Amino acid sequence: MREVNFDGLVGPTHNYAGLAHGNVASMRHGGLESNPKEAALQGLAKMKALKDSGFAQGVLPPQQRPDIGALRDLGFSGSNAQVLERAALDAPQLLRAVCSASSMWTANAATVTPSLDAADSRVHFTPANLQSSFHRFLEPRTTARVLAAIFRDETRFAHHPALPATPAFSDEGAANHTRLAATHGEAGVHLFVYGRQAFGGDNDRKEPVRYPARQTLEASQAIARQHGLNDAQAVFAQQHPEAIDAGVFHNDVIAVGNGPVLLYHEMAFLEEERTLEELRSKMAAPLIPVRVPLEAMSLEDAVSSYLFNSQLLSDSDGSGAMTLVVPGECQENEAVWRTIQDLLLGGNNPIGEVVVKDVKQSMRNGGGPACLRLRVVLSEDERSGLSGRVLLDDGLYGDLIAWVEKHYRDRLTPEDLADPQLAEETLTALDELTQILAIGNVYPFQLG
Ligand code: SUG
Repeated sequence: MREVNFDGLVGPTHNYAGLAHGNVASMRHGGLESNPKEAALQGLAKMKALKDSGFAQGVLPPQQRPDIGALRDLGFSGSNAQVLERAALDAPQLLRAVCSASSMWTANAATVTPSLDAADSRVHFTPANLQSSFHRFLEPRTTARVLAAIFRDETRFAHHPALPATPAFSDEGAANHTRLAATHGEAGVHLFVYGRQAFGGDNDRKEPVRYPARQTLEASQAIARQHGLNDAQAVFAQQHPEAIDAGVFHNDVIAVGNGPVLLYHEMAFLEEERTLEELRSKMAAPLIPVRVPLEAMSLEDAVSSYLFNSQLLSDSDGSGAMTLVVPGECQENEAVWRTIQDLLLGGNNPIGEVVVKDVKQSMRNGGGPACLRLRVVLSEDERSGLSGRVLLDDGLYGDLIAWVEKHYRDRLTPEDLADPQLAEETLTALDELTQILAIGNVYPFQLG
């Protein structure tokens, strides 16, 4: 069994629209000029570096944007150019939303359970409904088609419908799900972290007051049910409301797990001790908690540096040692960098190496290294049963670089989003991409 990290390719309309309330980077950078080409190349450079270090790397395509169909559903009509022009005049916020390249953050694409933990020995997928925001609510339909195209073989892969897109079942996917196990090849315990409870419960429940909680307990429970996980395999923990109010809009902004290691900030969970105890009682292997106390790092530093949005990866040599892939912003913050040196590298834990990666274009929208990838633990047989050409090797990497160089702009302002030429360019690029990836027709414009 190996973990394959499927990174989302950044789409050609990558822009800063300030769309995500409660995501401080997105709120801060709305309106800035973006560089889609640089964004895509930064993502590919991260993928290539990890592949070259022996980690299994996959790639997922971006979505069709601008989503002109969504604008038509909202009453805009005429030719594509007229729809874009009208939206730019009457509802610029809607135009920005339908242009978002947010599908790059594939940690929100779906929740995945490896075959090892599933009763029917298949890999299970549930696309996240992403109903908390309009621009991300547009993703799941295409996400489901993409996942079904790649994980096509029904004897190995099972696909569930996204949960009902309503606040009670608000689901943001793997960003709030962590599988803990001795190794990727042993049975795991699934930690589901939620921000609020929709039904029942007591009146003095603690919930965030400033920013929205994007994941409900009911959504997490439904996914565990869909995937056939029983009580002994799942732990549900509430995220600390104060963390959400400080800008921690997903658990993966404050905690990351891999194998038996759970790296987390003191303020990650409302009931820290209970959560650790339940994990310990359910896991077959000893849990290795790596706790970063508040006195070492403020919530503000955790959010601005995205230390906990690092990728924690098991080295391919089978030694149990791990590599932490951190965003460049961690190096720029003294308290964070010191914590990395003293507490993480200097501590008694399997983290043996820290690799710094520049994903600034994505970071300005609140997406770090871990947001950019969907983890799928697969056996050799399951890897060989994938459809399409989605596992990164030097050939695919070269093709994707050439594709980005050919089709992407290096400058995009909010005004450019109404340019009908941008929409045309994007369709041409995506059509070519589905051929490079050999995944067939997955986009609305290809399906007619
Ligand atoms: O959903 N940002 C994304 C970032 C998602 C990060 N993912 C994880 N933590 N797993 C979001 O808030 C901002 C888009 C804009 O403002 O243009 C945005 O959607």
